Amino acid sequence: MFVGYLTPLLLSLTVLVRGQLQTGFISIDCGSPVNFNFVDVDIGISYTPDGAYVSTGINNNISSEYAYPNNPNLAYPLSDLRSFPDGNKNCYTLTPAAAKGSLYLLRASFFNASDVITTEIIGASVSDTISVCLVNKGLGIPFISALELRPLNNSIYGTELGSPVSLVLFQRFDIGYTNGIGRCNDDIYNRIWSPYNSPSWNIVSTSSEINSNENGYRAPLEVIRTSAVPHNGSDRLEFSWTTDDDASKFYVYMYFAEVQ
Ligand SMILES: *[C@@H]1O[C@H](CO)[C@@H](O)[C@H](O)[C@H]1NC(C)=O
Ligand SMILES: *[C@@H]1O[C@H](CO)[C@@H](O)[C@H](O)[C@H]1NC(C)=O
Ligand SMILES: *[C@@H]1O[C@H](CO)[C@@H](O)[C@H](O)[C@H]1NC(C)=O
Ligand SMILES: CC(=O)N[C@H]1CO[C@H](CO)[C@@H](O)[C@@H]1O
Repeated sequence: MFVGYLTPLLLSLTVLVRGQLQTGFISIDCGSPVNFNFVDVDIGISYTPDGAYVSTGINNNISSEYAYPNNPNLAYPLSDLRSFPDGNKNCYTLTPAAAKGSLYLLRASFFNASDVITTEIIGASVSDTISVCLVNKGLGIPFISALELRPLNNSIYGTELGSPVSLVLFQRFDIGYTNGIGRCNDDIYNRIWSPYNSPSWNIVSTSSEINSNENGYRAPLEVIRTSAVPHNGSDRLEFSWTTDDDASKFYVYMYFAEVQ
């Protein structure tokens, strides 16, 4: 009797979360064949080819040595890319619904034999279309592996400079989590949270529910369930970083939950 009730309930919850996650998402697998749609089952996000967003450039596959199955952990959209041997500037044009004035997270990924380079920016759109351009700076042929757009709640990531202002991601850490690749299937914005811990901290965590829906930041449960405290309760928790550009300004957004 109970099983009969529970199974349909759990299934419908999964579908609901995935539907929510994808609203307004644009997920582009750059360089993939026409009509090829790929669903990342781990996070329930489907990727489309890039032909509808860009009219220049050529498709390439990465060499099999670095691709699946030789590289089983490679995120699928990174197995191909679009390169731009011609022109100094080549652009993708995205037209999300109601773009003007809306806040977005834009993430571009570049897979090069040794590393995946991911860059991310948060900003409000000033028009109905969003252009993402690759500019040839004389360092080789520009290419791109994946491009993702995620609508954000307009109430978040505000700065004293007002809006529209753009924030480039420096780091996003999941404190107290030490495994994994930083993708949470319960993050409604599909942010990537890099695992982070310090040798002078102890990890504390909970398996209880934590309500993180009280503001627009919507930190995923998986991330706020783990946290860190100093070995010695009288010590501080300290972060430091360096920058190449003395003119940079940093904004730090911290998330706290009482897990014990
Ligand atoms: C890349 O590989 C896919 C699948 O193996 C194939 O369909 C596609 O034509 C290849 N693309 C190029 C540019 O070679
Ligand atoms: C955006 O966040 C605010 C709280 O900061 C919340 O009241 C509102 O419902 C959120 N909007 C959406 C579309 O989630
Ligand atoms: C914790 O730090 C305080 C202040 O630095 C120190 O007095 C105390 O001895 C430390 N406790 C332990 C257990 O190390
Ligand atoms: C083979 C190749 O092009 N490797 C480069 C991939 O990117 C890293 C970091 O950007 C470079 O250091 C490698 O030379």
